[in-house]
Amino acid sequence: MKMTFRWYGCEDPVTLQAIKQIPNVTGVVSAIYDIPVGEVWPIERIEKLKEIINRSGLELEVIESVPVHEDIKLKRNDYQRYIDNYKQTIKNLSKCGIKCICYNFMPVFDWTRSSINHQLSDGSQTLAYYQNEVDQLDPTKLSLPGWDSSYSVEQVTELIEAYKELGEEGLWDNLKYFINEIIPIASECDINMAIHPDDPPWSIFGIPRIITNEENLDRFLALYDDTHHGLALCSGSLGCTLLNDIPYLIRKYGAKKRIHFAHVRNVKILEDGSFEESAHYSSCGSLDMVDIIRAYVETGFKGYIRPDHGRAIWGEIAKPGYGLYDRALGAMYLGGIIDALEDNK
Ligand code: DNO
Repeated sequence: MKMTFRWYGCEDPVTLQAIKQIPNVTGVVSAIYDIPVGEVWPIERIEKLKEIINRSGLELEVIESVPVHEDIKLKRNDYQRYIDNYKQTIKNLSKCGIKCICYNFMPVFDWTRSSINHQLSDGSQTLAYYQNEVDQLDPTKLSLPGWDSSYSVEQVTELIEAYKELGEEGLWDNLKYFINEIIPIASECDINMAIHPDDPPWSIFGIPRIITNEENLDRFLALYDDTHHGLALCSGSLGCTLLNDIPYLIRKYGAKKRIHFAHVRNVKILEDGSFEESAHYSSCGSLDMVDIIRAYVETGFKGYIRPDHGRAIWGEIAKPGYGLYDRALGAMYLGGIIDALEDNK
């Protein structure tokens, strides 16, 4: 397994040097953030990003994410041009040595929370999802870090309506079309495509969400028979409902060599199905990290792994979920479990 760390580019308050100082982290996961969604990522820009990262002694082999334009998800307007652009971006990334591309097929909203600074009893702050608060939210006025913020209220309202009309089956059809277009290119370029599950893994604001559970992951993987067509298995996204058994899913898809990227974080599931993100340590949340890592070790997982969201601790001011300290603690904790289990094999 290659331990990586997400880095939001030169604007990120977390520096590459700080990341390099975390023992065992060999690479960062990053993206180009100022290219409008749907446009081609030019080789020079990718090379430049890579060079900055390599200069710090870190690798760049994983991109998170190359976003999928809403026209592709809705299969309307300019979708074919955006798909052709996506293919070109895959080719360009492969020329620069990228091995894995993470993406998602969540309509309009990426990960959704009702609070990005919920204070826990120890004084740390975390991301939380309280169902009763989400029910009160006006989705057209929402904006969370990491989301595409280029849409106006009118555009978001229109998009939500379009997705409600499309429904789950319509979204499946459009995903199938997209996958059948891009995977042959990824395969040719030997790039592993890793879809990120929907976070949370259920429909929000009446919009369909389909990358949510075992049945749907099976259906997704069956869309194309090639190991380049795979998953970014995110323990915190799928794992915020106990209906998803994460170690079981890792064993199942790991045995088929369909997991390319492991996002590992812990969440505390509350009685009404709401959840709070917790420290990575098993006893802090509802997921058993040792079981999760054991599943990766036992299936011989050789892909990329990263600690996922961290709490804001020790007074750090950073991007919500993406500070240095708590994620670094997560990397150390996960690394310790990996070492112990690999040694025992
Ligand atoms: C949340 C992340 C997601 C993820 C994208 C992948 O923090 O895990 O935003 O990067 O959904 O496309």
